[in-house]
Amino acid sequence: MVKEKQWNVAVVGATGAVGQKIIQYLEEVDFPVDEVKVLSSARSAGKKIKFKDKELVVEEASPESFSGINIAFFSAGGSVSKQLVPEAVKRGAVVIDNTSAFRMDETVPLVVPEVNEKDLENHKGVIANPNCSTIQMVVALQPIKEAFGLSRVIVSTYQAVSGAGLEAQEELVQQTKQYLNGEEMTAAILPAGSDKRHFPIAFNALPQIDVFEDNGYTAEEMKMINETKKIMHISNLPVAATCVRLPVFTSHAESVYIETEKTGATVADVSNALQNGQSVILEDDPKTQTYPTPLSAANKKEVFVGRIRKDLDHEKGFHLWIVSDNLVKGAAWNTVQIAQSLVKNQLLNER
Ligand code: NAP
Ligand code: 12T
Repeated sequence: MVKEKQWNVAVVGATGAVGQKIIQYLEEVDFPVDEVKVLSSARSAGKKIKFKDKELVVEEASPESFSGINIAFFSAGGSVSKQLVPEAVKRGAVVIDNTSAFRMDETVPLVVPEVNEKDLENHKGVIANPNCSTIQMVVALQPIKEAFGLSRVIVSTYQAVSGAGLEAQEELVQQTKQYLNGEEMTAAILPAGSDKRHFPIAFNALPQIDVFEDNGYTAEEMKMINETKKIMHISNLPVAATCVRLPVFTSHAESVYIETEKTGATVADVSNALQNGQSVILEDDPKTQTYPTPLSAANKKEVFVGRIRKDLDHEKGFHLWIVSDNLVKGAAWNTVQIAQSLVKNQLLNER
């Protein structure tokens, strides 16, 4: 038997919330790796990370880190990607980038394998992993689009703090303790680390994720709007988004209103399409109070859908509740799926 080819892999941001999960899934799916390089900033250099029966030593990421690397996963923020992704590509690596740095670049495929796996064929060295809130929404919308067409999407999100990194999770723990001890809550990260003002997330809801743009929408809302059109290949699809952070650790939930193109679809038709959708699990039965929640979806790879209702006024309108683990399908698992697809379809550079 011919031995399966092994690939050299680098994980940039390996000590972070997303990077740790990427390493976990590479191990879990027995990804055909030869060398694994774990990279971070100078702060974490020297730390050790377990991978299978090995202990990997974290190194500071630099352009030279990518010599001999076949696949580089980036999740260390947009500025690190802007600086180091071109260096990795120059050295022959194919990059799967988890930041927003290249997502809307026309030469960069933005991929959710269940929706647009074929776009990978056109890659020029960089593939972008979409925003977490967008990924789970398009996985659920794709089977509805295929069956009935889509003519409008309006989404409100209920997002977990883990999307904003390990420090944001620690902030929620700290503020919860402060509140329960009757102390004043201190806020330094949320709603957006780079913005001027910070507010407590514990026992609160913040209608700001990422920074504001000039049109009054936040960057997170604009990511959902623009990325949905690109991934689904419907450039004129009307999409509106309101993104809200909740004091939840894991999984984003979304209340989504859609209008179908075709008339006549029933709730049973939409449920049936979702039931047959790739990576979708239907959890919808009001009689038994069955619906997905952030806790029930945590650590799972699928997208969960419930509360499917027909709009009472609009003939083609439906309401859905979509929940998924934001660090799993929303980030790490989707990137590992992309890597598996690159291997399967021979889209990596041989050396
Ligand atoms: P995190 O927990 O804060 O981890 C950040 C990681 O980046 C750490 O490993 C950190 O290393 C590393 N890092 C920071 N500055 C660096 C530098 N100058 N050079 C090299 N490495 C550096 O954040 P996270 O939640 O894992 O998210 C990381 C990024 O992934 C985000 O900024 C975002 O762009 C992206 N992301 C995408 C999605 C999505 O929707 N698909 C979801 C979440 C995050 P140290 O340990 O040395 O600090
Ligand atoms: N600011 O990948 O704060 O563009 O939850 C994902 C999540 C950016 C991204 C968050 C963010 C991204 C967040």
